[in-house]
Amino acid sequence: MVIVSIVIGLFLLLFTFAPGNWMMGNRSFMGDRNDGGMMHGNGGMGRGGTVELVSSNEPNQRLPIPERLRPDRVTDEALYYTVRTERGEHRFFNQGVSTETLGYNGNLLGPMIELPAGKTVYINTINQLDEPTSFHWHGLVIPGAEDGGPHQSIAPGEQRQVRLDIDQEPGTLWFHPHPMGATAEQVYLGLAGLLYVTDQTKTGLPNEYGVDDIPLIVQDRLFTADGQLDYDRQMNIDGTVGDTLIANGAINTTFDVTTNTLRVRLVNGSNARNLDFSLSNGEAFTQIATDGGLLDQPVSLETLTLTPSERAEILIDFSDLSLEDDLALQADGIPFTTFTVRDHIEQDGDWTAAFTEAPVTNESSEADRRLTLFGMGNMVTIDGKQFDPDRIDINVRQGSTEVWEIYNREDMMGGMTHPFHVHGVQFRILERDGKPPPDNERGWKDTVAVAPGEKVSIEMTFRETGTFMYHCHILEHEENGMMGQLKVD
Ligand SMILES: [Cu+2]
Repeated sequence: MVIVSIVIGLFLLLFTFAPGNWMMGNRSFMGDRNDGGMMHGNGGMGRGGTVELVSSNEPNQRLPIPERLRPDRVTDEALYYTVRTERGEHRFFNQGVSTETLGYNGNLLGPMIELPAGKTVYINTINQLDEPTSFHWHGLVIPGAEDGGPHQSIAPGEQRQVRLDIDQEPGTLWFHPHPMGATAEQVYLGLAGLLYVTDQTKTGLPNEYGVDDIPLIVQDRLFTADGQLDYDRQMNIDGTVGDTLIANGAINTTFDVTTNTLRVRLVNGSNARNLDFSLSNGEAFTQIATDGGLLDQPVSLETLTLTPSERAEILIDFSDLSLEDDLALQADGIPFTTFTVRDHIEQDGDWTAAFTEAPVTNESSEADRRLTLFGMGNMVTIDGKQFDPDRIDINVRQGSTEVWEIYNREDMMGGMTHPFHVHGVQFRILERDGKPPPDNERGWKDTVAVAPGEKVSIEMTFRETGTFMYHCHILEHEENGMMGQLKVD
């Protein structure tokens, strides 16, 4: 491990001082699709957001719904699943070649894995890639040893069983790789899957999977002229972004809506791009859940921003639309999934019944710790330090509750929004710059966007022991060292 650190350290030095370094992130601009109009003056080279999203000319196709993973075995107390990483090929384009991809139990992305609250879930994780990977259960409150961070790397051809005792609110979580040095590339090439924490309690919310309750993993990708995802060429040290939106791995998708209310579980699975979601008719939708569970109260919104790895569940009301009407969900004004009204089936159950409890007040509190995010490119740091797998940055006692104030210190050029993620917990946002968070952030979170110059206070209880990561979820920033280690014992 020490040798690995030294090698990584040398690489960091090399990259940091190599002449022309800041150009590297943008070398993909030559020779790729849609060259025109991609440069965008957003703080200079090497910054995220330098590639504009564009509408794709691809013909519409049905929205793929990830398969619900069947357990290998079920007992009264436990479920047993198998998840394997695979190399594959996927047809993104109607005409032309297949794209080389990675997937879980398939060619691209992965299945939806149900995790019933109160049950123990065993997952046999198998790495069929020719490089190390790990299986990180993003948002699950589980011991550090099962978390699938960089310390739980699985070598090619190896497997490992994890034990997940599910004890948290129902919600939309996800899983993705987290190996040192290859997280960003493996996610970019397709490794991401859904985790649904479920419970038996009937809430009245739409919950028929693939019918009135659908997931949308939304990602941006940049395809080369021959339709490939060439991570080495497209990599940007401040976050690899693309011009093409994909939803559940497909371009320009359609979905037939048969019910008055559709529940959509949005996952920003991008490496680096923040996505502003809205409806094409400008009407409001209702956000009902954040990263780790239902909001205290539903919130009506016309625009919802999710930074990388954030999730939200929304309800879209189709009762005022006529049969055969279309309504598109768009990100940054670019439509990516078009809903067509095929029926107006009335769902049973009153979903407002799910929100009868009194709202939790996110009371302000003095910070126990202050963390500072700073820098860009290869120079990103937390508290002036870059990631060291052999160093514990923060020690806390199991069961303790702490308030962390996360400060995104601006640099000369302003800086970037960093999505700050803590493993092994769900937290509450107490304050943004001394003010209460917006209504749609008053729920369980595991990732919070921190804007340049902003201070965000979060409160969390460390229920599980072990070593956990906290980091920026711009995956290239994470790779560049914007990550620390938290030890709970
Ligand atoms: Cu960052």
